[in-house]
Amino acid sequence: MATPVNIVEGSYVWVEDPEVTWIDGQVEEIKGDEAEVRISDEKKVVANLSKIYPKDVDSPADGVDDMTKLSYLHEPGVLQNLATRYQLNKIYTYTGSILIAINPFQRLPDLYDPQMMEKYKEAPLGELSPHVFAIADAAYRAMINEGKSNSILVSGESGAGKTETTKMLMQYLAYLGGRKEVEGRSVEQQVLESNPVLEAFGNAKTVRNNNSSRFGKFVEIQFDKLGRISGAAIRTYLLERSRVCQISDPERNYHCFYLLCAAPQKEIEKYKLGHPKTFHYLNQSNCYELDDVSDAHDYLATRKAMDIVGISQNEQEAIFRTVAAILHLGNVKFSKAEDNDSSVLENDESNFHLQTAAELLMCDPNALEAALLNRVMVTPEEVIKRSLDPNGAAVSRDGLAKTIYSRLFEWLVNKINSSIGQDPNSKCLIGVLDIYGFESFESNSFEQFCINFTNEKLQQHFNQHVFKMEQEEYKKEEIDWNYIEFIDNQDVLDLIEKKPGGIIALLDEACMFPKSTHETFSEKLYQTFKSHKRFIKPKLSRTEFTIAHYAGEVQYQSDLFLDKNKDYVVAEHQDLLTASKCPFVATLFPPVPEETTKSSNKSKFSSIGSRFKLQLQQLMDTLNSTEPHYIRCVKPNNLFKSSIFDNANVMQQLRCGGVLEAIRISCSGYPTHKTFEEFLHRFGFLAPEVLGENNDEKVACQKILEKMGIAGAQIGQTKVFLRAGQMAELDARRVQELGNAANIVQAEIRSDI
Ligand code: AD9
Ligand code: MG
Repeated sequence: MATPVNIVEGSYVWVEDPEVTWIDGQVEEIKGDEAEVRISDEKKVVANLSKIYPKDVDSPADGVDDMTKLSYLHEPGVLQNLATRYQLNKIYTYTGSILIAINPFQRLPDLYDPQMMEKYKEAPLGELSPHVFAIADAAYRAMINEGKSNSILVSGESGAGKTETTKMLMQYLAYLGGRKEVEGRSVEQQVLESNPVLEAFGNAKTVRNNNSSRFGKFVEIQFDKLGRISGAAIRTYLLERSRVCQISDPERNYHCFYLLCAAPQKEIEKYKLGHPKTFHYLNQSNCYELDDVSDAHDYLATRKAMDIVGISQNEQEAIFRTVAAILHLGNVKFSKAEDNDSSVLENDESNFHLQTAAELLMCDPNALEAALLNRVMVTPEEVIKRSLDPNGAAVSRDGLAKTIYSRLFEWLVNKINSSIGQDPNSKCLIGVLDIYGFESFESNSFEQFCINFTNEKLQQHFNQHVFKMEQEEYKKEEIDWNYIEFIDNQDVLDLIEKKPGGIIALLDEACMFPKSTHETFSEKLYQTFKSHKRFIKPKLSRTEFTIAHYAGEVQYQSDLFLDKNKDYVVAEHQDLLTASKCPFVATLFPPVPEETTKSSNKSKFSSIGSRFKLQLQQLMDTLNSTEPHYIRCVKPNNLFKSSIFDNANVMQQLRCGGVLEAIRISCSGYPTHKTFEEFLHRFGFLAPEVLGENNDEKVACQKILEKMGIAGAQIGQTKVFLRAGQMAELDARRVQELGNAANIVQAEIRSDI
């Protein structure tokens, strides 16, 4: 986004600063390529001219509600504007039609009360202060007026506020499209209450967020001809399975486990539960309680929400019984059998938990024990029964727990969908997407790979949209825009998803080949993408690879890629649960068709990566058939504090969220749009003769540009469109003129003396 600018002595500028990212000052002296900038009374810095950005001293003290109103569209300007507004609790700001939402980390009830909803209803976008309601209202109105589906894409890093924003959008849409006259459970009420149910089973405390969604979600709200909500469908993506068995301090497992342990005494006795710290799946971390959250209260609230979304009492009983069974299962421990490598249950306690788990799942305890301790191998020649060592048995136990839990989650989503119901006659919908943002950690595995793949897909969609919107503005103003280009990220997408030959395809190949290891898989990647400019082999590594994503480079550890990509249920587990006497448990494990069980391991393999790719493609197809709206959520600090605005952190998120990319795209065209009036007000005095000539505004602007020698700018129907750097050039002239004027005045004063 570097802008060649015209900076002169006396210009107000931004200079890079290691502590606060950008700091402002005034240029004192320019020598060659370097400028000396006075930051404060005591401090001066010297910086290269190419690293300095002009500062708009005329910007309003409380910032501007739309970044496109900034005179200088560059990093420091954007940051300063957001920071200024944030300190005033103005958490929303537009960048054109994109809404940036900065997590306030405090309740701002006035911002979302019913009066506010009423106020935003039917108000044109941009007329009132930026708000999520304004975006929802624009989507709803566009849908009603144009008969076209719309979607609202909410993104941002963990803890940035996506889920809260999504809930507010849904609340507002329910307000617009609700039918107040309906008795009992209305569709919109069911849609809203699906949130606490899914959160109880799909959210957990992590280090980044006490209520972190561990799955992606796309909610389609369907409307009838009169604009009333008539149905809904929820699609979910990639629930984090590993959390069920493995958590690290100070995180928690899924909320539902703790809710159940805080249930009324009758349930605790029925399920033989106790304090969460008595369960292996929960006591790997020391965190059991959350600040300001009562698990006992949330248990009852979840049950109530389940009533509303249409989950019967019997089903609820079976769901929580299954959740309890998973906890007991986790407490089954194994030790080595005395005479060989096989394993046995460690002690009576393990036996008790195994018996309880079997009882709760309504399956045969002996069969459960056998399924955990042994593995049957089917080869073309024979069927071999093999005993597992204690470690193998624990892996088998965890596999079973994860499978049960993820099937339970899927069941919940399907149940909610069938209970709310789809409206087959609905022509229009509003889709709301709450999906994980770009992730780059110290150690990145298959999950990050899928998440970042999602973000590349969404980024492409976003860029195309921003580019289109920008062009539409140019078209409306009837200016020539043909030569504006933007860089696509298609090359990264090809690297990941191309068939054949992309990373996912190579991973599937490796998974199907029994002798593959993560080393052979990595080697194959190194060979195939030797000269791909988005793929980097880290020096000295044989199992890691780096992808140059649009938001930065991410280094992936391939160790668990093969395991994590394989999705199959061990036949023994499958048979055990299919035979459950509990109809609920049995439905989670419908019998597998005969052909699949008989064939070799190879065809039993189902690829998580490929399935995810397909799901993502379906999502993109849906999104492509809608008019999109974007909300970028930003986390102002990592301390969950309401008053801290961490510049570097925010900058990184704006980069990852594509906000800077959007700005870059607009910089490649005409980043500065000034109405004729604004332009004349600011620069009119550079050509007083033009103002005196009684020209119309458009002609006056044209003449000023000519006089100043500004080439390539365009005059639209209502605005002047300046190319990058031209605003700075005009401002520099202004500073000089003002300086000259001041000198003249001073000289006059001196001569008077
Ligand atoms: V994650 O990727 O699911 O881990 P999200 O969904 O982006 O993440 P979430 O919406 O859960 O974050 O917000 C995190 C916390 O920030 C919430 O629990 C609230 O305490 C807080 N928050 C977020 N947005 C708002 C808001 N508009 N008003 C008040 C908010 N608090
Ligand atoms: Mg969330």
